[in-house]
Amino acid sequence: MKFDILTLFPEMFNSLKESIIGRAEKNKAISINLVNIRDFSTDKHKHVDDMPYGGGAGMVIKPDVVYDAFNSVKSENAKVIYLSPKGKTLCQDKVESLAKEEHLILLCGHYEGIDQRVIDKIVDEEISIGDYVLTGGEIPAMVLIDSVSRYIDGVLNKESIEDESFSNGLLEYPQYTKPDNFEGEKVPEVLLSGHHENIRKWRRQKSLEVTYMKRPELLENLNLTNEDKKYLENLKEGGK
Ligand code: 4GO
Repeated sequence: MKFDILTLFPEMFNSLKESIIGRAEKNKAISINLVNIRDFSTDKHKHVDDMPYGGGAGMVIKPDVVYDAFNSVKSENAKVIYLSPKGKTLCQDKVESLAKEEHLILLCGHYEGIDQRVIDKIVDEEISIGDYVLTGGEIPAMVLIDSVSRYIDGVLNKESIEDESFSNGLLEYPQYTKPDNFEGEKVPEVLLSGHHENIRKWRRQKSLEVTYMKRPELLENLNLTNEDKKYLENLKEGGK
Protein backbone atom coordinates (compact mmCIF):
# COMPACT_ATOMS: atom_id res chain seq x y z
CA MET A 1 0.00 0.00 0.00
CA LYS A 2 1.26 3.41 -0.94
CA PHE A 3 0.09 6.51 0.97
CA ASP A 4 0.80 9.98 -0.39
CA ILE A 5 -0.10 12.74 2.05
CA LEU A 6 -0.70 16.28 0.78
CA THR A 7 -0.24 18.61 3.76
CA LEU A 8 1.11 22.00 4.86
CA PHE A 9 2.50 20.38 8.03
CA PRO A 10 4.51 17.27 7.10
CA GLU A 11 6.35 17.30 10.48
CA MET A 12 3.07 16.42 12.19
CA PHE A 13 3.45 12.92 10.72
CA ASN A 14 6.74 12.21 12.52
CA SER A 15 4.85 10.46 15.33
CA LEU A 16 3.49 7.99 12.76
CA LYS A 17 6.99 6.63 12.22
CA GLU A 18 7.04 5.15 15.72
CA SER A 19 6.13 1.61 16.72
CA ILE A 20 4.20 -0.74 14.44
CA ILE A 21 3.58 1.66 11.56
CA GLY A 22 7.22 2.77 11.53
CA ARG A 23 8.36 -0.85 11.44
CA ALA A 24 5.88 -1.64 8.66
CA GLU A 25 7.37 1.17 6.61
CA LYS A 26 10.95 -0.03 7.23
CA ASN A 27 9.86 -3.54 6.18
CA LYS A 28 8.31 -2.04 3.03
CA ALA A 29 4.86 -3.45 3.81
CA ILE A 30 3.62 0.14 3.36
CA SER A 31 5.15 3.35 2.07
CA ILE A 32 4.28 6.81 3.40
CA ASN A 33 5.28 9.73 1.20
CA LEU A 34 4.84 13.26 2.57
CA VAL A 35 4.21 16.06 0.09
CA ASN A 36 4.47 19.62 1.36
CA ILE A 37 1.80 21.63 -0.46
CA ARG A 38 3.91 24.77 0.16
CA ASP A 39 6.60 23.40 -2.18
CA PHE A 40 4.15 24.02 -5.03
CA SER A 41 3.60 27.70 -4.30
CA THR A 42 4.83 29.82 -7.19
CA ASP A 43 5.04 33.27 -5.59
CA LYS A 44 8.20 34.52 -3.95
CA HIS A 45 6.70 34.54 -0.44
CA LYS A 46 5.56 30.90 -0.80
CA HIS A 47 1.93 31.82 -0.09
CA VAL A 48 -0.52 28.93 -0.15
CA ASP A 49 -3.67 30.65 1.12
CA ASP A 50 -5.70 33.81 0.61
CA MET A 51 -8.78 35.60 1.94
CA PRO A 52 -12.16 33.99 1.24
CA TYR A 53 -14.23 35.55 -1.56
CA GLY A 54 -17.40 36.92 -0.04
CA GLY A 55 -15.62 37.81 3.17
CA GLY A 56 -15.42 36.11 6.54
CA ALA A 57 -12.79 35.03 8.99
CA GLY A 58 -9.67 32.99 8.22
CA MET A 59 -7.86 31.95 5.10
CA VAL A 60 -8.59 29.46 2.34
CA ILE A 61 -5.96 27.25 0.69
CA LYS A 62 -5.57 28.11 -2.99
CA PRO A 63 -6.72 25.55 -5.58
CA ASP A 64 -3.71 25.81 -7.92
CA VAL A 65 -1.07 24.81 -5.34
CA VAL A 66 -3.14 21.83 -4.21
CA TYR A 67 -3.69 20.79 -7.84
CA ASP A 68 0.04 20.95 -8.60
CA ALA A 69 0.86 18.95 -5.45
CA PHE A 70 -1.72 16.34 -6.49
CA ASN A 71 -0.34 16.13 -10.04
CA SER A 72 3.13 15.42 -8.66
CA VAL A 73 1.96 12.12 -7.09
CA LYS A 74 -1.19 11.02 -8.97
CA SER A 75 -1.43 7.57 -10.53
CA GLU A 76 -3.92 5.64 -12.65
CA ASN A 77 -5.28 3.66 -9.68
CA ALA A 78 -5.02 6.27 -6.95
CA LYS A 79 -8.00 6.98 -4.73
CA VAL A 80 -8.03 10.57 -3.43
CA ILE A 81 -9.48 11.11 0.03
CA TYR A 82 -10.18 14.51 1.63
CA LEU A 83 -10.33 14.38 5.43
CA SER A 84 -13.27 16.56 6.39
CA PRO A 85 -16.13 16.74 8.89
CA LYS A 86 -18.46 16.66 5.85
CA GLY A 87 -17.36 13.12 5.00
CA LYS A 88 -18.90 9.78 5.96
CA THR A 89 -17.67 8.66 9.37
CA LEU A 90 -14.87 6.10 9.17
CA CYS A 91 -15.82 2.62 10.42
CA GLN A 92 -14.05 -0.75 10.54
CA ASP A 93 -15.78 -2.03 7.36
CA LYS A 94 -14.60 1.07 5.48
CA VAL A 95 -11.07 0.63 6.88
CA GLU A 96 -11.04 -2.96 5.63
CA SER A 97 -12.18 -1.99 2.13
CA LEU A 98 -9.64 0.87 1.88
CA ALA A 99 -6.89 -1.64 2.71
CA LYS A 100 -7.65 -3.32 -0.67
CA GLU A 101 -6.63 -0.15 -2.59
CA GLU A 102 -3.08 0.05 -3.92
CA HIS A 103 -2.58 3.83 -3.75
CA LEU A 104 -4.27 6.32 -1.43
CA ILE A 105 -3.71 10.07 -1.73
CA LEU A 106 -4.77 11.83 1.47
CA LEU A 107 -5.52 15.54 1.21
CA CYS A 108 -5.25 17.46 4.50
CA GLY A 109 -6.83 20.90 4.81
CA HIS A 110 -6.01 23.57 7.37
CA TYR A 111 -7.32 27.03 8.28
CA GLU A 112 -10.85 27.49 6.88
CA GLY A 113 -10.31 24.73 4.34
CA ILE A 114 -9.49 24.35 0.65
CA ASP A 115 -11.02 26.13 -2.39
CA GLN A 116 -14.04 23.98 -3.37
CA ARG A 117 -13.08 23.86 -7.07
CA VAL A 118 -9.99 21.70 -6.56
CA ILE A 119 -11.87 19.46 -4.11
CA ASP A 120 -14.52 18.89 -6.80
CA LYS A 121 -11.80 18.26 -9.40
CA ILE A 122 -9.56 15.73 -7.64
CA VAL A 123 -11.29 14.21 -4.60
CA ASP A 124 -12.97 10.78 -4.92
CA GLU A 125 -14.26 10.56 -1.39
CA GLU A 126 -14.55 12.69 1.78
CA ILE A 127 -14.00 10.89 5.06
CA SER A 128 -14.49 12.12 8.64
CA ILE A 129 -13.17 10.44 11.78
CA GLY A 130 -16.10 11.66 13.88
CA ASP A 131 -18.55 14.49 14.42
CA TYR A 132 -16.22 17.19 15.67
CA VAL A 133 -14.12 19.93 14.07
CA LEU A 134 -10.30 19.92 14.13
CA THR A 135 -7.74 22.53 13.08
CA GLY A 136 -6.52 20.31 10.25
CA GLY A 137 -6.94 17.02 8.43
CA GLU A 138 -3.55 15.69 9.57
CA ILE A 139 -4.71 13.82 12.67
CA PRO A 140 -7.62 12.22 10.76
CA ALA A 141 -5.13 11.20 8.02
CA MET A 142 -2.94 9.53 10.66
CA VAL A 143 -5.98 7.74 12.10
CA LEU A 144 -6.83 6.46 8.62
CA ILE A 145 -3.26 5.32 7.86
CA ASP A 146 -2.94 3.55 11.22
CA SER A 147 -6.28 1.74 10.97
CA VAL A 148 -5.83 0.75 7.30
CA SER A 149 -2.20 -0.38 7.70
CA ARG A 150 -3.22 -2.98 10.28
CA TYR A 151 -4.90 -4.89 7.42
CA ILE A 152 -1.87 -4.86 5.12
CA ASP A 153 0.07 -8.15 4.93
CA GLY A 154 3.25 -8.05 6.99
CA VAL A 155 2.11 -5.29 9.37
CA LEU A 156 0.50 -7.41 12.12
CA ASN A 157 0.25 -11.10 12.76
CA LYS A 158 -3.07 -12.56 11.56
CA GLU A 159 -4.52 -13.48 14.98
CA SER A 160 -4.38 -9.93 16.30
CA ILE A 161 -6.69 -8.85 13.48
CA GLU A 162 -9.10 -11.75 13.89
CA ASP A 163 -9.53 -11.47 17.68
CA GLU A 164 -9.81 -7.73 18.07
CA SER A 165 -12.82 -5.52 18.71
CA PHE A 166 -15.16 -5.15 15.69
CA SER A 167 -13.54 -7.79 13.47
CA ASN A 168 -16.33 -10.20 14.42
CA GLY A 169 -18.75 -7.32 15.07
CA LEU A 170 -18.27 -7.65 18.84
CA LEU A 171 -16.05 -5.80 21.30
CA GLU A 172 -12.95 -7.64 22.48
CA TYR A 173 -12.88 -9.87 25.58
CA PRO A 174 -10.68 -8.66 28.50
CA GLN A 175 -6.95 -9.50 28.48
CA TYR A 176 -4.73 -10.45 31.43
CA THR A 177 -1.02 -11.04 31.99
CA LYS A 178 1.31 -11.64 34.93
CA PRO A 179 1.13 -11.35 37.89
CA ASP A 180 -1.81 -13.75 38.46
CA ASN A 181 -2.59 -11.88 41.67
CA PHE A 182 -2.57 -8.08 41.33
CA GLU A 183 -3.49 -6.19 44.53
CA GLY A 184 -5.69 -9.13 45.51
CA GLU A 185 -7.40 -9.31 42.08
CA LYS A 186 -7.02 -12.76 40.49
CA VAL A 187 -6.84 -13.67 36.83
CA PRO A 188 -9.99 -15.65 35.81
CA GLU A 189 -9.27 -19.34 36.58
CA VAL A 190 -10.25 -20.64 33.14
CA LEU A 191 -7.39 -18.69 31.50
CA LEU A 192 -4.85 -20.59 33.64
CA SER A 193 -6.46 -23.98 32.91
CA GLY A 194 -4.87 -24.63 29.50
CA HIS A 195 -8.28 -25.93 28.33
CA HIS A 196 -8.46 -24.27 24.90
CA GLU A 197 -12.13 -25.01 24.18
CA ASN A 198 -13.23 -23.59 27.56
CA ILE A 199 -11.02 -20.53 27.03
CA ARG A 200 -12.50 -19.95 23.57
CA LYS A 201 -16.03 -20.24 25.01
CA TRP A 202 -15.27 -17.93 27.97
CA ARG A 203 -13.81 -15.29 25.65
CA ARG A 204 -16.82 -15.46 23.33
CA GLN A 205 -19.15 -15.01 26.31
CA LYS A 206 -17.11 -12.07 27.64
CA SER A 207 -17.21 -10.47 24.17
CA LEU A 208 -20.98 -10.81 24.13
CA GLU A 209 -21.24 -9.48 27.69
CA VAL A 210 -19.00 -6.44 27.21
CA THR A 211 -20.77 -5.58 23.93
CA TYR A 212 -24.18 -5.89 25.60
CA MET A 213 -23.08 -3.70 28.53
CA LYS A 214 -21.17 -0.98 26.62
CA ARG A 215 -22.48 -0.89 23.03
CA PRO A 216 -25.75 -2.83 22.87
CA GLU A 217 -26.62 -1.28 19.47
CA LEU A 218 -23.73 -3.27 17.93
CA LEU A 219 -25.61 -6.52 18.63
CA GLU A 220 -28.55 -5.54 16.41
CA ASN A 221 -27.17 -6.39 12.96
CA LEU A 222 -25.20 -9.53 13.87
CA ASN A 223 -25.67 -13.16 12.92
CA LEU A 224 -25.41 -14.73 16.37
CA THR A 225 -25.45 -18.48 16.99
CA ASN A 226 -28.24 -20.02 19.07
CA GLU A 227 -25.67 -20.53 21.84
CA ASP A 228 -24.79 -16.79 21.72
CA LYS A 229 -28.48 -15.85 21.88
CA LYS A 230 -29.10 -18.15 24.83
CA TYR A 231 -26.16 -16.61 26.70
CA LEU A 232 -27.43 -13.07 26.03
CA GLU A 233 -30.97 -14.01 27.18
CA ASN A 234 -29.51 -15.25 30.46
CA LEU A 235 -27.55 -12.01 30.87
CA LYS A 236 -30.72 -9.95 30.36
CA GLU A 237 -32.68 -12.14 32.84
CA GLY A 238 -29.94 -11.61 35.42
CA GLY A 239 -30.13 -7.85 34.95
CA LYS A 240 -33.81 -7.72 35.94
C1 4GO B 1 -11.41 16.49 9.49
C2 4GO B 1 -10.85 17.73 9.17
C3 4GO B 1 -12.42 17.47 11.39
C4 4GO B 1 -12.21 16.37 10.60
C5 4GO B 1 -11.13 18.80 10.00
C6 4GO B 1 -12.84 15.06 10.97
N1 4GO B 1 -11.89 18.65 11.09
N2 4GO B 1 -13.83 15.08 11.85
N3 4GO B 1 -10.66 20.06 9.75
O1 4GO B 1 -12.45 14.05 10.43
C7 4GO B 1 -10.52 21.60 6.53
C8 4GO B 1 -9.80 22.55 7.40
C9 4GO B 1 -10.95 20.45 7.37
C10 4GO B 1 -9.62 21.92 8.74
C11 4GO B 1 -10.03 20.49 8.57
